[in-house]
Amino acid sequence: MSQLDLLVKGIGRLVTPIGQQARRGRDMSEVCEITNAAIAVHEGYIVAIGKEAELQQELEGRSIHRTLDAAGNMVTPGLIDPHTHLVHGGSREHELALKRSGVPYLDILAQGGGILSTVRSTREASEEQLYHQAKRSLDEMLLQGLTTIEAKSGYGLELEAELKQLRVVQRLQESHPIDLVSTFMGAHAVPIEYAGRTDEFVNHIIEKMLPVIAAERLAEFCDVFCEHGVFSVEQSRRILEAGKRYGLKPKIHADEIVALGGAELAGEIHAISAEHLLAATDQGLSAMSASGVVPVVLPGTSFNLGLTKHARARDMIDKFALPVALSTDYNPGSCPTESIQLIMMLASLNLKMSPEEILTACTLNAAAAIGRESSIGSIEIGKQADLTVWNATNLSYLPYHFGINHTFGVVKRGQTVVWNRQRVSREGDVE
Ligand code: IZC
Ligand code: ZN
Repeated sequence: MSQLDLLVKGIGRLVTPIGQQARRGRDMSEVCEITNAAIAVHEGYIVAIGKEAELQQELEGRSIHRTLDAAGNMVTPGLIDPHTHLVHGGSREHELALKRSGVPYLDILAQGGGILSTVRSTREASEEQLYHQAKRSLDEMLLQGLTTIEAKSGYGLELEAELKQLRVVQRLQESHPIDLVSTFMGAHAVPIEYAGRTDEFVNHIIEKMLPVIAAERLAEFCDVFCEHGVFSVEQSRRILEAGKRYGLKPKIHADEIVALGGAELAGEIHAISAEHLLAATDQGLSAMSASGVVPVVLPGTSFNLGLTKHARARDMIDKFALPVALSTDYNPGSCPTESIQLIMMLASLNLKMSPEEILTACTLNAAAAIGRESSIGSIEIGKQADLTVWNATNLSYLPYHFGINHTFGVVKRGQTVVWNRQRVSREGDVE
């Protein structure tokens, strides 16, 4: 009888969305629940799932290398964050008073602060400094129950500094238990050396940056901040179409503050995802629905910017049958938090999403927003064994009891990387 690497048993409740595709609209609330469950893992993949008593019978005679006891707690797929600005220099607490006095986000940027302040700190920072700062955030994310995240460049805005950020993402992918997927976002803002010459900067991105990023295989996606005063719909289309020619799949920060038509563009160019969408029109949302674009909504950002307006997640789900994904948007400006659990609470409070919809949005649909839905995002045979073990017995408890970390353990590709709320370096060792 063949050997098995791991049996996770004692799972009071296993909760997961099902499928190898994003779940759209009302299907988002259909999750599979198994009480008193167990999961068998071999070589990093899930090989059997079921009621513990039945699975034990099924596996009788097979030697099991290691057993993990979830002690009656809930287990879900490892969480996935499909939108972060992980790698950056410095922080922006010096803008807090300005922000709190009511100066809008885009005005701070127009005055040379905001993103441009982080561009200065990122250009000045060494690759080593960026690596260590980003690693600290990733460690925090892992303790929150995240097992895969997307990370964007966009604080270099010149080739060498963009490459420096992307190399940090690559090094973290090689060294950290969290899997990272990489996005080139050279079109995050117009750097001061191109002030008033946005079209020229767009040409520079297309002609000088994209070819190198693609040749060095440092990114899988290309993203643009399509926003009033930043990049227009036409400029965004040019960059994203050029990215596609280099094999980079398009993502777009769309209609966050002003309804420019970014959602319509996402539909037109078949973007894999469109982000924010607070101001997106019905027309934009139906264009996205028709092309299967994943809306990534970021309720931490509207919360932290003190907005009363939020993304229309209920309409996205109920009217447009879209597959909503959630994310932290972790960045030093509009959303300085690594806490996906805070985002889950805000999705409940401000977006009126149900606990089941929130789980789907943080797992399978988040996987679809980064093109990983066939390998992660659900607990199913054949998928990677990425699991989050909760200090909770049911899904509703997570957005209900807010402001603390409910993660008890994390299994990544069949390895225990967090247990008893602490990092585990090698099997059994608490770091
Ligand atoms: O650093 O402000 N919205 N980009 C677009 C951001 C927020 C990140 C930042
Ligand atoms: Zn963003």
